[in-house]
Amino acid sequence: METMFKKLTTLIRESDNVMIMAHHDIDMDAFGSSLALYEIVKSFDKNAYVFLENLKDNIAINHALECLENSKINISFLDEKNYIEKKKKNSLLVILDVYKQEMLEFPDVVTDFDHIVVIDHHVKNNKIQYPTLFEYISPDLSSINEIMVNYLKYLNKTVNPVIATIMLAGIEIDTNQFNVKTTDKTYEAAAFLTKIGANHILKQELLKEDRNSYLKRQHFVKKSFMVNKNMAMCILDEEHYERKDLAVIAEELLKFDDVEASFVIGRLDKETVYISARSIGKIDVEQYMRKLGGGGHTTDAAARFENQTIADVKNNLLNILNGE
Ligand SMILES: [Mn+2]
Repeated sequence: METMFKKLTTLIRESDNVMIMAHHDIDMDAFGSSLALYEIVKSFDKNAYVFLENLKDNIAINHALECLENSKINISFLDEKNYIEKKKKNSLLVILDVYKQEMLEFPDVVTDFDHIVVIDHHVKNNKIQYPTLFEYISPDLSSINEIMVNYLKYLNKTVNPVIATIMLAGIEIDTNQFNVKTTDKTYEAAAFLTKIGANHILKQELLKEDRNSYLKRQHFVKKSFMVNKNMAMCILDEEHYERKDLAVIAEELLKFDDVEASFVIGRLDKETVYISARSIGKIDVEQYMRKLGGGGHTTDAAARFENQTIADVKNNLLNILNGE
């Protein structure tokens, strides 16, 4: 990691300014790490910017933005149009918590940059479709915030307590409350953030969800059933869901007795059915998803199906889980 930090520091220092972009439907890990890098770039007396789309339904991030505002922390945000005014020939674009172009906050913007760095912790199945100066993709790491904490330590810098709180919330979300991909280094990162002032009450507030989405999730959790004594499966209705809705249910199922792996099947749109699979680490869910044409990580994998019914996908999955 230190070699990467060294390279990144040199690049930041050589650039006219730094623009930071994460994924569409930004979450606490992507947002917290963007803010951390923003502060780091600023501390080098360079201008920094964070790409952010219009966040209508993202309650958590809106709450985080309010906290930043109340603490008088001014972040310069950009969208896919106004970045042109700030973009210089030698601007560096740092992409965090994502590498796939179609999942970026503003996918078309990348083609405009000659200097791009990618820092991600998602499993890389495909080649990156745009040219990069370098990429650092480490699927075993809990979160981008863990990387940013190490970068802060490497530089001997800190961030504002509100940003530290958002970063801590990001680690908590990405590790499913310190359960998945959590190592001693993850706890050390959390300890560092606490030491520099992360507020645990504010963190809990940031992680609150609205009552309706909770109740809806409980409804599906109730309808879940066990497969092979140690796996839980949950089949959603025909409504359209986001991938993260499925992931959250899969993570919730892991909290129950005897559940070592969980599979949630739901519809993303008219054509697409999706499986989100999670494991506490004993069962390799990636191998199951790979058999269905998907992929991922031992503890975190998925597969998508075009033009199949939920019932077909369920049967195929059951056959594979039963070793047929
Ligand atoms: Mn992440």
